[in-house]
Amino acid sequence: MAGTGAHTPQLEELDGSGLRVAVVAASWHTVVMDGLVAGARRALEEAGVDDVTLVRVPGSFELPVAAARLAADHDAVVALGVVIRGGTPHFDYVCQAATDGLGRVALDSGKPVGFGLLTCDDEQQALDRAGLEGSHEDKGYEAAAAAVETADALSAL
Ligand code: DLZ
Repeated sequence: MAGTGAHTPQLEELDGSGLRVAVVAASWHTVVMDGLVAGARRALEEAGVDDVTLVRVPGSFELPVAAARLAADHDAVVALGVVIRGGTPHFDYVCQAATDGLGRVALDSGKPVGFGLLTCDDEQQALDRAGLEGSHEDKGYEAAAAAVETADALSAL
């Protein structure tokens, strides 16, 4: 499913049973978002994480503020959203704000923030990455796996 050079997580080797993980998901582009959320849940289950909180926000622009709040009392956050390019520069501003904001949350909190924000030119690109039947990639799964793997790595320091 993943492209050349992609990291393949070995989630079954992790013990995520002691982790509290929050998933924050935007609500635009429902079909794609359903795939991303399902992929994230699957990764967390494979890693043995049973304490999972799902928070929905309106759009991807709202992901960082929710992630900031959730990072305060969770071991890791998984941020999921889909932004699809339109005819105005709005796409660039939402993508930039969400990306910068989520990076800032991770550094300010010291907690991993899985980056599951799809930034796509069209809907087909998003569907191809949503972990749905016929998708080539599962970015919700990948983002959750990265968050849990990083939380595990940090807990060993
Ligand atoms: C306004 C907007 C637009 C045009 N497109 C998207 C999108 O493709 N994906 C997404 O997650 N959110 C979009 N939004 C909503 C903004 O993220 C935000 O929710 C609103 O500007 C309100 O703050």
